[in-house]
Amino acid sequence: MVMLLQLRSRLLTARIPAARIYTPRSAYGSFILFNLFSASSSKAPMSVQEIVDNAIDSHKITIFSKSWCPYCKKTKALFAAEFPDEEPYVLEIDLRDDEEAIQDYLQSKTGQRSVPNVFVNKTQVGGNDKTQAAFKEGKLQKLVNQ
Ligand SMILES: N[C@@H](CCC(=O)N[C@@H](CS)C(=O)NCC(=O)O)C(=O)O
Repeated sequence: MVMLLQLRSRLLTARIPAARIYTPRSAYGSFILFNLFSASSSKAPMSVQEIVDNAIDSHKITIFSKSWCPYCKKTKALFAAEFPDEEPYVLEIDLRDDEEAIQDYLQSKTGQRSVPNVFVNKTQVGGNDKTQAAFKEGKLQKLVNQ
């Protein structure tokens, strides 16, 4: 064991300038390295527009919802009952601090400020009334399966 420790200490003190790798031996060293790496890989936060558009573009079914909203509950129940194999992406906007901004953007994008606001394959279906009607008419199934 003593020999191993002596060997380790020799290796650590050996001078190989060109190949020297900085290994932090203190919490402060780790802190500096962490900040260097996180600073170089940090990204700008997404705008509300990007959050909404990314959600719609990257999911087959997106529901902008409020967790307490009875219409939203009906819409989520419809998808759960009639499309059990699908997993809608549900954004409960009342649980976020950009709730108002998301509604403002949805209003400008779709003319609808209320929730639920349902999108299937990037097409806006509408609120709960329109979504239930689309299902009764067979249009929702076509959109989901397109
Ligand atoms: N008829 C609409 C009713 C939707 C509705 O009134 N939603 C309420 C929440 S339960 C809403 O968004 N109110 C405006 C707001 O919360 O800003 C539908 O079928 O979706």
